[in-house]
Amino acid sequence: GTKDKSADAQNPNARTIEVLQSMCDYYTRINDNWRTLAYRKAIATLRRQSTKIMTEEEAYRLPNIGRRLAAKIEEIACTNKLRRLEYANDEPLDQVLETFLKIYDVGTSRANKWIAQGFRTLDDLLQRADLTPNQRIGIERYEDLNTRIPRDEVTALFEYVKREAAQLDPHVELLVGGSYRRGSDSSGDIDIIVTKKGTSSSADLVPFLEDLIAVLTRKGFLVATLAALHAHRAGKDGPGSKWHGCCVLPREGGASSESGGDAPRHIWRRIDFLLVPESEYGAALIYFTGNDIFNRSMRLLASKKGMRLNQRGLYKEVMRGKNRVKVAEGELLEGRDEKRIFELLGVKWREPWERWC
Ligand code: DCP
Ligand code: MG
Ligand code: MN
Repeated sequence: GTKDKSADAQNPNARTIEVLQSMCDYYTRINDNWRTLAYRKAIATLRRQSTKIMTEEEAYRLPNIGRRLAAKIEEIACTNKLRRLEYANDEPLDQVLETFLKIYDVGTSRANKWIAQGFRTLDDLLQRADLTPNQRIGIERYEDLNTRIPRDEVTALFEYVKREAAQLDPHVELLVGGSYRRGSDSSGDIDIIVTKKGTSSSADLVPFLEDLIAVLTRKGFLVATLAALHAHRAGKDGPGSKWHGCCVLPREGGASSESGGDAPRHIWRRIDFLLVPESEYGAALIYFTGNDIFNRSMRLLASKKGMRLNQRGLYKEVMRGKNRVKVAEGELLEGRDEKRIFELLGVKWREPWERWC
């Protein structure tokens, strides 16, 4: 507190204490509790001295000061500063940025703002930053959400979803897209595409997904919502309907924890549901199978051939008037059939596991 500081000013070891205190603050920021404690003890010892401690030997004879701290005290007493401190203040910023960027939904600008505000650890963020609910989940479940999902577990999680879905509506069809469909042996998340024969708008599937989310939440399978379903956005003009969140495989017998108690905690997994009407299924399959580089090259190819490809369909290029203002929506060439879209683009069919770029 302030009392200590004014007392330090009169202390013959004032400058040494000040420098050690900045080191101590640094170790506190990076959560190095062991060094934080060592520095605090050394500072307390120095505060009690009535003469200036100048050499390593003198410092080492005092209680609670080890060899290495004693050497640092000598360095500060002789040079008025500590070389170690010079880089302690800014060297790990790249690593901090890397850590922050791996939080779900955090980009470079958000991460850099936090760094500018002085935050250095996930713990700093939890305790002092202004977090959105999603960012909080991303930090609290940081390890889980940065662990890839083995293929077998994706299969098991999907089987669970499929069983519940079939009980709600046996005519709804589900498929795992993304890296799983490309044959990857592990995935960052589970991308479930939901469709049904006879649908022409994703709005047609919203009531089903609402029910499915409710059931899966009640059973303890879904444990967090990151992007909720917006019924009003589904349909012909909106970006289509989706739900993003987290899931875990419930233990046998239900969601509540069992007796025995020591079973390993299940890892939270990212799961996405994407509603796709039958009329757009082929285009959506291409988009949600990826990978993103493959998608980009398919779109580029389409535009070179006077067409346009997006997750809803392949279109004849839109008419554009002056200043490239769109004057008409392009004519839909194909949306339903994945293979037909390849044909119309004039490219050889590629199996999902051949689409790594
Ligand atoms: N996609 C895209 N462009 C983006 C994001 C996604 O084209 N910027 C498409 C291609 C992806 C698919 O959506 O394959 C699913 O997105 P994911 O982020 O889930 O990526 P993957 O499933 O391919 O990989 P991961 O295993 O990391 O989930
Ligand atoms: Mg994925
Ligand atoms: Mn995804």
